[in-house]
Amino acid sequence: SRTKLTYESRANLAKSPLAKRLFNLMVAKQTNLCVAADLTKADAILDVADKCGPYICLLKTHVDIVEDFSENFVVNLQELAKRHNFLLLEDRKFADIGNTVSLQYGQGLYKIANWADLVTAHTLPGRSIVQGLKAALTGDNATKERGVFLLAEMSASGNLIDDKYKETSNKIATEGGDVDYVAGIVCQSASCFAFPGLIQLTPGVKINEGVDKLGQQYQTPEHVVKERGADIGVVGRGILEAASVEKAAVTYRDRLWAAYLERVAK
Ligand code: 5FU
Repeated sequence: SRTKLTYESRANLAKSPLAKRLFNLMVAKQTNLCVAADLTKADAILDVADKCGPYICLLKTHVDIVEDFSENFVVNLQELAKRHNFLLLEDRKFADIGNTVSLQYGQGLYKIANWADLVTAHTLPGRSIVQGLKAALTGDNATKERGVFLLAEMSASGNLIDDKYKETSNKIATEGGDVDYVAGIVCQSASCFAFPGLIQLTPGVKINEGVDKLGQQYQTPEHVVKERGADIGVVGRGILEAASVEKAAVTYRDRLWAAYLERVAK
């Protein structure tokens, strides 16, 4: 199964150039940690990006929660991404018709396609969501490497996703003409997809497992990697609320990476 293969070998199987790049970056930096920088002030996000930068492969944003968004903010974020060698994932969870997501991705205040290497999208509208996102990649953005993580499961308790939805989400990710744009799947279990060239991104990771007040369900780093098939673990409050953000990032990086090494060991 894909979970027994190394990230090196899976980089060679990836159809998305960005998935290939991300697998190789993970190997080079020895990290499968994504930090979710869910903070509302630009400077606070940049501070987390700088402190966690050496220990992460991905920095995940929700740009629509930033109170003082500016073009300068994304310029600084991109500079930190370059300096520390990580990629930017805007967790926009696009979910509309192709024409609308194309506008939401490329236009508006945030111009996400200009700066985010990767975005997330729901598969609810079907294949046209992927086509709509790709349609926004024109002009300067036509030559940039871009990709999407499609959601096939959520960590929220009581979410409406069933087995059929998971199966057809997997088909959208692995069949048809747009597979070079799909870098991976956001999900909670290894059974969500089989193709080893895709990356499993799994949120809901915390050393102290349990649930928050609003239905978020947490599993430990070891559990998500070894039992649930996560290739990259997403950690938000587990790091953001720690006394030392940097120390917490190191701890999560070490535990997620050790779990990966154990998973692929013979
Ligand atoms: F697709 C998903 C999902 O199923 N669960 C999530 O929690 C995305 N997320 C995101 O991961 C969510 O929007 C947060 O940005 C992050 C988890 O943050 P936490 O603080 O570690 O709970």
